Amino acid sequence: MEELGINYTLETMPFPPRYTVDSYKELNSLGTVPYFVDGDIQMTESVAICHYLGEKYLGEKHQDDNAVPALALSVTEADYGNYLNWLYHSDATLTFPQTLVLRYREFSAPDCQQGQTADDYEKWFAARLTRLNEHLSTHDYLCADRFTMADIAIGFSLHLATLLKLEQHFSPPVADYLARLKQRPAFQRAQALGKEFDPFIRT
Ligand SMILES: N[C@@H](CCC(=O)N[C@@H](CS)C(=O)NCC(=O)O)C(=O)O
Repeated sequence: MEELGINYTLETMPFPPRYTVDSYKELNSLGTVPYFVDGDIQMTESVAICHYLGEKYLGEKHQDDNAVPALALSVTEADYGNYLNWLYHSDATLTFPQTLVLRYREFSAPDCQQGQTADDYEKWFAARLTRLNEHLSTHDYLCADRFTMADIAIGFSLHLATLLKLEQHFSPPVADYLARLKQRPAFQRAQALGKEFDPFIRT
């Protein structure tokens, strides 16, 4: 939403809201974040939200300002299939193994850690970076030679990996790509939000 330049309201909560916020499950029965509301629409899948925002708000700013390219690809663009593939690749292939590391290494009580599970899924994550590494060895962005929602989705997976201290598995092109994404003003504005509840800041 920062990249699109649209107005929004953000509610931040201590993690996990399923336990910390009374009545959160009355709003979102899964108890998960993100939970996104736009009029009558309620969404719980991060990448579906990116997909939706990219198309629906193609957008407000871009229509008047041709200098800012659209964050979504249309079905008529040559890279459309690649765009969808990178969008889905983020959560289904890169974030998924990290959730096991998160669960069994970072957020377990010390006496119930399943270190072997976390170690196995760290290796899985490292292996699943192969396709991204190949692509970024010859491209600055994932598709259409421009920054799109696919870069936001994949960028999140890589950013999460740094929070889990998995960045040693990044090749130089992957590390450079994430560094470029993190220099974007919209990323930096978004990063500043919700710091008071950041579960990765340890005191
Ligand atoms: N596939 C969903 C997963 C949502 C999800 O599991 N979110 C996690 C945080 S990344 C969560 O809310 N966990 C807290 C809980 O399960 O109580 C997405 O990509 O948004």
